[in-house]
Amino acid sequence: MAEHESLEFGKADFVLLDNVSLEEFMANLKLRFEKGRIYTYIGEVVVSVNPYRAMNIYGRDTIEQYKGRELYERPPHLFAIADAAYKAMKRRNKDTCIVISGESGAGKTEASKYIMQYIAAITNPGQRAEVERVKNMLLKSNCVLEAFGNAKTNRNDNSSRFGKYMDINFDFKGDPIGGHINNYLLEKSRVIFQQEGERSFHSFYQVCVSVYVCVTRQTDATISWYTDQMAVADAMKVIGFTADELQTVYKVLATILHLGNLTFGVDGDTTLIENSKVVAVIGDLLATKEENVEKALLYRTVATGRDVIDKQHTAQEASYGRDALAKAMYERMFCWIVGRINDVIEVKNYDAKVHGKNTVIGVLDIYGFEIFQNNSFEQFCINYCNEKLQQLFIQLVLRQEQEEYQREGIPWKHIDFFNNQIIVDLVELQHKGIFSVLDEACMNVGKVTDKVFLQGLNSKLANHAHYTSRKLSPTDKSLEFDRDFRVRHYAGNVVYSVVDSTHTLMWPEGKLKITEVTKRPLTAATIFKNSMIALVENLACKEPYYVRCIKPNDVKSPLLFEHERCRHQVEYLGLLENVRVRRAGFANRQEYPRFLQRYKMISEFTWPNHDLPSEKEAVKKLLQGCGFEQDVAYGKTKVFIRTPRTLFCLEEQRTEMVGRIVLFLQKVWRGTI
Ligand code: AD9
Ligand code: MG
Repeated sequence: MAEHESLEFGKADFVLLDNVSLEEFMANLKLRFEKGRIYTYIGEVVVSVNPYRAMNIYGRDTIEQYKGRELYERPPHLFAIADAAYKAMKRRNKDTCIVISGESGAGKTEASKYIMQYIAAITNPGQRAEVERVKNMLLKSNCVLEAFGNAKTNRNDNSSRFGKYMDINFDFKGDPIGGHINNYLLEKSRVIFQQEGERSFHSFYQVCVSVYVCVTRQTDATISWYTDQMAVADAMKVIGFTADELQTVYKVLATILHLGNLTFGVDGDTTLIENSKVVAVIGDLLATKEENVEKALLYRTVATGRDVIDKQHTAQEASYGRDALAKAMYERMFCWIVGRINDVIEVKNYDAKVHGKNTVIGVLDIYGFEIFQNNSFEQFCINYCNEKLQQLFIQLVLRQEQEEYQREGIPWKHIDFFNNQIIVDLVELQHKGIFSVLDEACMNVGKVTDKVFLQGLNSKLANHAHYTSRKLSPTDKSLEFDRDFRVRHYAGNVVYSVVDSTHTLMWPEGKLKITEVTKRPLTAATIFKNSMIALVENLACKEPYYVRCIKPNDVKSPLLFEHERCRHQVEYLGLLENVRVRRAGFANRQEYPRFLQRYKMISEFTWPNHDLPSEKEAVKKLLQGCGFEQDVAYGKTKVFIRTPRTLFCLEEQRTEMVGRIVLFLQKVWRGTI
């Protein structure tokens, strides 16, 4: 018996549970975690539990074990799912994607890196130099993006503070020839503010360990910023950043740190910068005159009638401006870095007419659902993004599957699940959703305060089952009047504070897109919403593979399986429903003509031709003849196969027959028959 089929380690696939109950599911998950088996399947979905320790399961030898194998031939592993996505892409010319989800600290980013490493390891057997170059760039880009886009939070020491979707392009041989990264909303407020126990982006600590106030406030001897810095600089050089460009990056980081040290005071009617030496340094770093820096920080340009005048900021306004500048600089630098990486990794010199279609595997690793002490606009976006991904999972795994059985007339007892579309609507619905109300408020900045924004939400959403505020629930002391609202997300309740929501910072900086209809720039909220809708559309047209990550405890312990914590995740991820649908359902389905075309040679009833009234009848006869009758069902247009093993047997028989036919034809050709 294969190791993964031994009961000592529990069931390798939740579909094999004796009874599909939450208790049995949890018992199996716990047993496997305790035995060091961190991966378990639900059909083709991988459930992963963060081991919080180094596992010896990602080496070259393990890669070899998974290469080209079928899912059920080896113990559950990320590599198997990566291989399945790769095979589908290569054999069937399909664009595929691997969607990794789970809350903050559950192991998404680590999983995405192992998947990329696996794909890099199994491709380019011919060692083509250009392909090696591309692979190297793709792998190195992770290190750079993590340095600038990740930070220590209270949930995860290396938390992704941006969303990342990476397409890897393959040529007709199945070798990587390029890629593209889409990044989503960086949590730039981290540049100026971190909650207790958290840090700013790694990059700041990497460039300078002890000089600046905001850095020295926190020390952690366990992380060697210096070696990290060397690795990042090396990766950037490999990717093609020039020495000048690296210098510029360091200068921007230094400027932002210096901006953080600026303080403003007043002298009579005049606002002034208290530490003018810092201004001189910033001027130097930005290669501009000190006066320009001062003016930019202390004045704003306003139009009054026909005149344009410089109006002095109050000290408060000046510090808002300073923070906005720091955030904008960091965000733009981050986007510029992503853009530079994209320039280097984009597919070049590929002519589809000559080489055939170039296919894609997309890997999505996005910030996980999170609840902080204080949750603001950025947490709202992050959690909305997770709602969208859960909705995609529901659409593709729970709903479409059931709808197809019904459509095909396969007997089916509907399996209920919580559909979070109601929460997605709460956020994004036109004219009614939270983003809409926020947009309206942003259109009237100056007139609409945070308080008025909250009133707007209260009046539009008073009856929504997933929304509340203190005004709507007066006895709920966990909510502050005029400040908080609470959303009941699929993964838990989160209280958001509206303070600063309508502040001008809501506007995206930089080149503003003016929409035709409103003649106003799109707000950060709308841009994010649109990017999420586009992302989901893009994923939905690819063949999806899922990794569902679970965080076993909140203390990063390799030993602790906190039952309640895990149960909650299993429930909100809809894993039990996933097992039920999968168990009652079929692993594979094919339209009759396609199935017949592929397997007709294994049956005397269908090879070389059949005289049955329809292709459906022919397929029936073929499968009866092979003894698979128990494992299949016949729909209107498709045959459904319950277990992958059956398909595997069919494939084996086909390979054998094809071999025999070839031999036969060779003999005919040589005239020996
Ligand atoms: V967030 O939404 O970006 O905050 P992730 O990405 O889900 O989160 P991440 O992959 O960063 O979590 O994992 C958190 C930490 O768990 C890592 O830094 C590792 O220390 C640890 N981890 C996760 N997966 C593994 C693993 N397969 N093996 C060993 C792991 N350690
Ligand atoms: Mg991450």
